Amino acid sequence: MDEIQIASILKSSELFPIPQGVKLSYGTAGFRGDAKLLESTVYRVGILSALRSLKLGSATVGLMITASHNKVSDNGIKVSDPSGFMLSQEWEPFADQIANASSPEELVSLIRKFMEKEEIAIGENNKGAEVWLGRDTRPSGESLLRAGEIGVGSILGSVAIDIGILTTPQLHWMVRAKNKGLKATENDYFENLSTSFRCLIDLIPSSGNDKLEISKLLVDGANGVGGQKIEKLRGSLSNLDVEIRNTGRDGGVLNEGVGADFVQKEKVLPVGFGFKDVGMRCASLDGDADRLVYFYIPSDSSEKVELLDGDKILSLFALFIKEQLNALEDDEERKQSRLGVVQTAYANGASTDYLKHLGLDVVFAKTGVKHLHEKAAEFDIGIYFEANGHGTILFSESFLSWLVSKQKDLTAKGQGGSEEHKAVSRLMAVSNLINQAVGDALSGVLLVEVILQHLGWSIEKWNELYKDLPSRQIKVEVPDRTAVVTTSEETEALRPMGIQDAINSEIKKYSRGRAFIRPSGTEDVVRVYAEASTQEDADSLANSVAQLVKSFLGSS
Ligand code: G16
Repeated sequence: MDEIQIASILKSSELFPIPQGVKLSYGTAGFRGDAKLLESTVYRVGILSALRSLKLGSATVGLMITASHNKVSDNGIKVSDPSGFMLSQEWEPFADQIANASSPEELVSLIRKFMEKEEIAIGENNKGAEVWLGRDTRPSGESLLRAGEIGVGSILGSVAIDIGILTTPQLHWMVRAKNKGLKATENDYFENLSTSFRCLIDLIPSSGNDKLEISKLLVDGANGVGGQKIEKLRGSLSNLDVEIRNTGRDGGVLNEGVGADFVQKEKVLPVGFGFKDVGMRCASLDGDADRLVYFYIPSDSSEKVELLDGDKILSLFALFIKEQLNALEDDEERKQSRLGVVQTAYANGASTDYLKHLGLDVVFAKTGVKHLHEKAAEFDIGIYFEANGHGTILFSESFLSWLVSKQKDLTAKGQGGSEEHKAVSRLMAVSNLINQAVGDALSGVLLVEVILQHLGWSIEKWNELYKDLPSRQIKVEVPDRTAVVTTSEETEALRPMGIQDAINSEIKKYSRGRAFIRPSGTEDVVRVYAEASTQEDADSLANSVAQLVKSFLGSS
């Protein structure tokens, strides 16, 4: 690193002193916290993203300013690698180090050492870095985005491009498309969704048409960016009637009493939904539209919410994909294509039983899509979902190439109208529709909707795939959540010493009892999850475990 480069970092970093007394940590999905404390972090992640781009031959990297499901006064930053997926976990320790560097000199020293280790060069022989920056609708987003731009610009020769207000999955999709040499604007994203959706609609069996349910879909936009983007997309979709509520334009506050996180955790209706909506199919997005859950109010109740969470979306997708694979009659090898599903400890036990009953490989990963994505990528088709509604379907490159050649082959043999050809075409359309970079509520909604139409199913019928075991989640505020250390699957607590034995004694008191605790990586809380054979028992188990957390860690 030459003197001019050092001077550039020293000068710009003086604009962004780090907040005193705050330990910043990369967490489950990037840095997150009170927006007022984050300018220096976003500036420094701007530097990191420019270095990441240089490391990967000046490929485009994405930075998303969002705190997703967190309250509106929080903000955060997620990094998209050139592949469109999350930042490589190998770089997370460097992110932690520079975010916490206490002076401009320490920052320069850390960057210099890291560049040497990673053999990153800045200079005339290299093309500069390119970073695309997007943000959600939070009021703090604009100034944080500027801090990120300054961070990128402090690495000489780098270009920072502000691509405006977007959903997180849009940014990841656009970065992925750009680096693949494809068209990568927001309009291209919308066009891709509407074209592949139309293709799947056209492939619905005619025998299914008389069963088609094209009733209106009600969408809760969490008062965030997702509802606004669905509004834009809606015009180009046929066969789907969508009404959007909680767009944020009617004075509602982001994620406050609305959104996927609220509906899934509290199991109550979001603001703006009520008795008038009994029986309607409803979907809820989170603040940056990377999560999706469905719900409805059963006709025998105006208050109860039937939740169809990420597990149920995963089950619907798995069923549909399996049906298509089963239609590949004359190719034993590909019929055996490895279809696998990935869940976390939060997955409802009934969903896991159902998926295993379908004959699928079910594997478990730690919370955080970065962990699930890795495991799903090991299958020909890997479907991952967290119960909170964050997930997608990954198709391996080799499986996609096989689909392309199979489709050509069948067409050449005059079997263009065969069931097998249709199944191949459906799988190809799913791979285009579903966002292969990250979980995406918009593409998820479209896939759910077209599968329901394909099967001729109502939301109630979908809900009957299996019956969830009653469960409860609680957040416990403690003085130091990092005092909780878990096993790699997060099902057992290793610290504080003795807490797991105490949790186990509680679990034993309940039929089908299961419970675990883990520190959140996005909020300053310890999360408690409990499951049991009745709702009363699940609530009671969750409350006793929450009490244990308080007695071992203290309340804040
Ligand atoms: C992020 C991650 C998810 C994770 C969620 C909650 O979601 O992308 O994988 O499940 O945080 O994590 P934790 O329990 O550690 O707080 P989002 O939608 O908030 O970006």
